[in-house]
Amino acid sequence: MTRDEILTKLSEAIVDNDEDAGLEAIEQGIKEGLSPVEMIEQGLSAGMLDVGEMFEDGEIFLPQVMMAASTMANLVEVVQKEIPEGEKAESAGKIVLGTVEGDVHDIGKNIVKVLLQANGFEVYDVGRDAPLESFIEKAKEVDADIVASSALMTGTMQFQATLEEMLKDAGIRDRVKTMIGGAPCTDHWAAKIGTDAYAENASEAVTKARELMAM
Ligand code: B12
Repeated sequence: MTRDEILTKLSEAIVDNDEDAGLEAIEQGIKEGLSPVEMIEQGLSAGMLDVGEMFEDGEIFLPQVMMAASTMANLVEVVQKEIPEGEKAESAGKIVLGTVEGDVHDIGKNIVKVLLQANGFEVYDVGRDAPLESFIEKAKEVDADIVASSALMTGTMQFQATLEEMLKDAGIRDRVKTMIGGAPCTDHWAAKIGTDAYAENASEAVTKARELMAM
């Protein structure tokens, strides 16, 4: 099987909600030397994107999206075990990460978390549908370097802007960097609300987090 065939199989496993086919493809991927990150980002996530489009087009309904999401989470967990541990000696930085309140989408956030951890960052996960106060509290508690928020809906991305204001009000905005992500977010949105970084996917999140630490 070629690399592309394996990635297609991974993506189809999500669309077809076929966990066994996914597990098989992961095994093949490992054998063929595909990296865990490419299996997650170019295989599984691509499938989830297709599911999103099918939902938008009315081809499938919410229960199917929920099943695909659960298959996605299970398969990511399997692939995740193949990611080499980050250098544990010294922390690359402390990051508070969560999905903003009102928003239960956490698949992307969890992938970002896995990759940040694999690259030596200490991640403090405040979860999904996380009250904005919990980001602030956690950032204070652990003396965070970066506060990172995920939003998947146009209705909840506004909370990323509110979080910026709340960090200012709490008097810690000058001590932390902020980073945002999630499908509706863009560089333009990041600039508009004044965050320090935006990343389109999990690997870019690692690059951007490193850049923020070097600032
Ligand atoms: C799976 C899914 C669900 C699952 C979520 C399961 C879970 N545990 O996460 C379930 C079925 C529960 C769900 C529910 C709902 N959903 Co939904 N869902 C999706 C779907 C199909 C895929 C999202 C996903 O997991 N993508 C795969 C991951 C890997 O990608 P990602 O999240 O974008 O993350 C990547 C990047 O964005 C980035 N990233 C993500 N977070 C962060 C954070 C930081 C800091 C950084 C740097 C980077 C970063 O890195 C990630 C990895 O590469 C999207 C469609 C879409 N196009 O996004 C709709 C979508 C987001 N959902 C939508 C809606 C409307 C809902 C519901 C309101 C449906 C309903 N009628 O009840 C509810 C929401 C309830 C709520 N209050 O939150 C809409 C939102 C529309 C909008 N523009 O506001 C979408 C766009 C579908 C649509 N077109 O209608 N959903």
